[in-house]
Amino acid sequence: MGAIIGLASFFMLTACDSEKSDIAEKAKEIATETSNSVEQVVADTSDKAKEVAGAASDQAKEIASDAADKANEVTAAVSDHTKELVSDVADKAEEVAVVTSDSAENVAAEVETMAAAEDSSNAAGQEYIVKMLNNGEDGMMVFEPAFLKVEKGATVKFEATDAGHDSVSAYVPDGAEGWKGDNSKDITVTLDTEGVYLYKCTPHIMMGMVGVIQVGAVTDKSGAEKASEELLAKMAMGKERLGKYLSEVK
Ligand SMILES: [Cu+2]
Repeated sequence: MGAIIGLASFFMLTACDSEKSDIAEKAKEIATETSNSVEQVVADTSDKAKEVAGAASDQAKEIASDAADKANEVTAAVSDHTKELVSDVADKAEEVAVVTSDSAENVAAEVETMAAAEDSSNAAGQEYIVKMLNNGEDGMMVFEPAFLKVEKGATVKFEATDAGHDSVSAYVPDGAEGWKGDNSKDITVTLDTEGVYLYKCTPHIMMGMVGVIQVGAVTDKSGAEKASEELLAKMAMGKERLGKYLSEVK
């Protein structure tokens, strides 16, 4: 605008007086028009600029909003994932706790079972087997083993390995019960009283088919020794067996 006013001043200075006024008017007119036009352009430009700025601002707001949404979304996703992880870890921990608890219970139950088995084995005692044989280490018609040392409460099974024999008690400690097995049949006896037991095979006592069982600790075997005399009286052979078996009582 300064250039336009300068141009108008130039015309005013160089023209003659009559023309001077006309030219000056014209110049003023041009200057005013030009000035208006420039103002219009400036105004338009300003509007446009405002519009652009507004649009840019809207765009920026939108971008910011999108970014905020995205950030929220990511935060939520991470949070969900974290929650899931925490939940998984909790589940796993619970599982481990249950397994550990089960395992501990199993061990406890096993220990209890073992303890019970031990108790019952103590109560029932061990089982021993005495075979009834036509021929054995000590000769014909024998119990094997003919001398047996067992703990109190043990059971002894007389097994009819060969037919034609039986097991019948001949002497038992005071307070103990005797037994009488059938011919060619097994018989199992439980020995709950400490002491010395003598037994025989009814059909073969004459041939020295006798046996001795020691239950627990024996301090006095005089009763058994006295009873053995009656048995020896019935024997025609194998008398040395009974003395030998009784000598093993210690
Ligand atoms: Cu016999």
